[in-house]
Amino acid sequence: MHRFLILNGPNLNLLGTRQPEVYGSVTLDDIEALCQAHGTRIGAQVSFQQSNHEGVLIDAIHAARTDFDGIILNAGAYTHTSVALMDAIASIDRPVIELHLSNVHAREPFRHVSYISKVAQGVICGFGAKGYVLAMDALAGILDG
Ligand code: CA2
Repeated sequence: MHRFLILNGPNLNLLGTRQPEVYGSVTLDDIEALCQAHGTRIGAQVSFQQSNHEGVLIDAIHAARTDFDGIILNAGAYTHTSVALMDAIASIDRPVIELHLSNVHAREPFRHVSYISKVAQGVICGFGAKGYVLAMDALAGILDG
């Protein structure tokens, strides 16, 4: 059974409370339920985590060296700023799928830049909560070769 870390960055704990026109009306708990259900369907064990702190996200990425087979990462705004997260991903030998609920390329220019994309296997954005399911299928495909 594949072990997936689904890691969510800053402010994503607020999903469902504001900006539904951008991020949809689902909460992060709803998304976790979606991912756990899909994990059961495809035979993946899912650890779903969120932190507002860059260092905590980096520690979680490091833990994937021993505890997980791959990562789905919605790094939130750290996507556009964090060399430290990029270096953490580059330091582990595990596939990472970059994920965004919104289509970042249709938004402000600063969201078109991603440090995560430089070290991710691929990027899924613009599909809302469904993107997490798409990313799980993509990660399973990578791990199954
Ligand atoms: O589209 C995505 O998933 C993002 O990673 C979300 C980040 C944003 O900075 C990225 O550019 C794209 C922001 C998450 C904040 O989510 C909120 C949800 C509800 C209310 C306030 C913020």
